[in-house]
Amino acid sequence: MTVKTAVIGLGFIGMVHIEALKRLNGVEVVAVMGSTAEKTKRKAKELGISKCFSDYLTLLKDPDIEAVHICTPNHMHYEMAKKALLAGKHVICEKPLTISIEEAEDLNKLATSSELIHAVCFNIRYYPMLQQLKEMIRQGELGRIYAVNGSYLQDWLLFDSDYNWRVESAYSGKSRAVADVGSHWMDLLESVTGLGITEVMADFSTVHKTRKKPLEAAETYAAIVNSEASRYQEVPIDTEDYANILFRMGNGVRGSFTVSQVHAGRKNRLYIEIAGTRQSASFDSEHPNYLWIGNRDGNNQVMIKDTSLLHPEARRYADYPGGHNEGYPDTFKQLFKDIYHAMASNEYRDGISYPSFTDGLREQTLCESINKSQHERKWIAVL
Ligand code: SOE
Repeated sequence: MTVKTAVIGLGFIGMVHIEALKRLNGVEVVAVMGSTAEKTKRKAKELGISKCFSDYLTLLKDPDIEAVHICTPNHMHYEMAKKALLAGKHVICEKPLTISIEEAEDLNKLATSSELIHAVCFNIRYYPMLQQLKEMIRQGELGRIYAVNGSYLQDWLLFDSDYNWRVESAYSGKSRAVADVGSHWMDLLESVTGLGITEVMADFSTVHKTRKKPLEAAETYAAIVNSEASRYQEVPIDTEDYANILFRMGNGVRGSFTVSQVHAGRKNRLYIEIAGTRQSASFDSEHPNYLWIGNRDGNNQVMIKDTSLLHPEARRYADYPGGHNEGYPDTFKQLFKDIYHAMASNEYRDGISYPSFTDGLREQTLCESINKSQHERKWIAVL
């Protein structure tokens, strides 16, 4: 059975979705919708996709389309996901799921009371070495976990001439760096440890209080190429470039993480280090085919992504043998493999393995607790 799917939003991340979907069996991208009719037509032609839409309500009426990927700016997710669920389509939505808790609660209620598949693209979980780490923790190899630290650093918004819709709270939501990349880090933290964050304490910084907004909109990461744009308007910025978060988790676990979109040279680097009573372990997305394992009484180890060495639960997320590296685009392929498998088989509907709208709501709750902490300058309990 082949599921016919549509991708809405043809910016950086929409193209990542299409590329990953094209590498999978059992799914076909039959339709696309971009920000303008001209762009949609051009991209559809390049990609060999037959149907183009310029309006999502019309797209949702197409009975051929069974699932939709929502890859638009954050403020559009709620309305589009809601209408798609009501039209009986499976929904795969980019993160953050919405820009408010109320919207996320509403979507989660609607999605969980339906028979439809609902997923949020927390793709980071799908690095094989992170699946391995999860399994090692689950099997007690690290001992009792007591501390977690890390960061998610980027540099594509380093200069005040770097501009993207994400810097404006009207499109991105109240927080930017925390919601955009911190949500990935927290989703990973909770899914890998199996523990929930219970309290947060935040400190934000907006390095550029104003930015030069180009008069013609730039796509994500295109800002790097376009930073010399001469036609711009100076606008105030109300979202954070940088943040530090202290947190407490269940079982007495303590930790902290830093997010930044203005850290020169760190293009898109996620780092996590977990300390347990027997061993510690760390993962660096710049070297995703390795897992560092720290020992107190022996040599430290570097584990390689080799299917013959991985736990079986992690092995199913590695498609190539040792020495054949897998990276960022493969995480989407693995995530979509799980989602479309669930669609075809109903197998994962109970105890879902991929991130669902419930996880999307969870991240929204964490991000809003972090915002609250920043504004009230105190520890906030995560409800
Ligand atoms: C931009 O910060 C971005 O594309 C994020 O939105 C993605 O979630 C991340 O994977 C890469 O960077």
